Amino acid sequence: MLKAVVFDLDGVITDSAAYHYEAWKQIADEMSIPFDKEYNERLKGVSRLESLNLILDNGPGRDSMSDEEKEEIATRKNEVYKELIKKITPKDLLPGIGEVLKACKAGGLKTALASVSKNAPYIIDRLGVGKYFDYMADAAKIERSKPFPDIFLDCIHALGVDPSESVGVEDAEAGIAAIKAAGMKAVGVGSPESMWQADVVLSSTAELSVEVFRKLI
Ligand code: B16
Ligand code: MG
Repeated sequence: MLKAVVFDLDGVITDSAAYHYEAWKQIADEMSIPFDKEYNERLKGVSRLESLNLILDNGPGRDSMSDEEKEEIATRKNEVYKELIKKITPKDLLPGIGEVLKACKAGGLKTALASVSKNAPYIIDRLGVGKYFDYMADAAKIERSKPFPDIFLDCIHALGVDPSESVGVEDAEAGIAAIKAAGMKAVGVGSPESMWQADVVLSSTAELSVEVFRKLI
């Protein structure tokens, strides 16, 4: 029986990816490293430091600077990003998200947020949907980022449910891999090419529903 649904944030609850892109673009331009929306796809669901490594891979390489220098650049990116996400309001929920979160609660399902973003609590607060989550993973305490299952396992352990009773919702290839590695069913939102590991693929968050989740278990 379905007992819990675990949601990713960026690309599922809201489109914070656009702000991540804007902030990284500014940093990449400063370093004269080519960076466009297509390359940005690789950064989705990946940690802040690994995102910088991926950008450096497209330029002088990830071994071209010290950990201290990387830390300084990643912090600068985050300052730019934090300014941008101040603009987020409840209107920035992706289509159907408010409805499906309410329906999960009405249907007696437990819910958690599995975002590797350290800014997730602030964004959830800006969106006004904190009350719909029984648990939010603390990205700072998750050792291995997606595609490892750690963040999804942390969520279902906190909710006290088994992977076989849980569904995860993701928009990134690394995120779907993490859900599957956790032994859960995966709902992918996006193109079938990047969501090939998902148990069901939807083209928009507007198609998410408790019925879609229940059918998987
Ligand atoms: P931060 P998610 C992820 O969020 C983003 O998809 C990814 O692009 C970002 O690098 C990562 O959060 C870390 O974010 O720099 O704010 O800690 O998809 O797991 O909700
Ligand atoms: Mg995401």
